[in-house]
Amino acid sequence: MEQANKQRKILTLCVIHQHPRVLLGMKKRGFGAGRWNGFGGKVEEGESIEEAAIREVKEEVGVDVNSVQKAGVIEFTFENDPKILEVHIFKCDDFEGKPTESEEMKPQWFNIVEIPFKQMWSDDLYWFPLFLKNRKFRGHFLFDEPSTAEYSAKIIEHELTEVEDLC
Ligand code: 8OG
Repeated sequence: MEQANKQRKILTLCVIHQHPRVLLGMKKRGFGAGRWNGFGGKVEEGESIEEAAIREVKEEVGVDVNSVQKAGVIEFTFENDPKILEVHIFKCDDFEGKPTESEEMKPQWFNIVEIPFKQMWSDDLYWFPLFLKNRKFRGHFLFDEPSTAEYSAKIIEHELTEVEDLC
């Protein structure tokens, strides 16, 4: 059990969605660099997952989020790697401040018909349509390896289910 916990990381991902546009950031460094994504990162000790989501948005794009809604939970795994990334995906439509570039992210608004899926993680194409329709979902994606700016991770298997509630 202790072994399993060591290999599970809890992460947040928050997408600001003010219909018909979403705010994404170009990741400038680290995991997923060179791709557009929502804002997020690891949950720190002593904070709730929601608190981490709000903190990460402030750190990465400089805005104050008033509230978030849980949209989905997806587990990501990679071949030949025991780690499990449990990513809690949130929607936010209520924030204050002007999105501002940080060391980690360069923000840009995209109309929902122009979301740059080719320059995003390959799983996003599957769950974004549910996200945009305010549906809740749970899923799992097994990749060959992490995506980089040059390499788009191959999905080996996946499951994605719409759910009534996420507790
Ligand atoms: O702290 P760090 O920047 O490494 O956190 C990684 C961020 O990337 C975090 O917000 C969660 C998010 N993320 C993954 N995997 C995937 C994925 O497959 N798709 C998307 N869209 N985001 C992901 O860790």
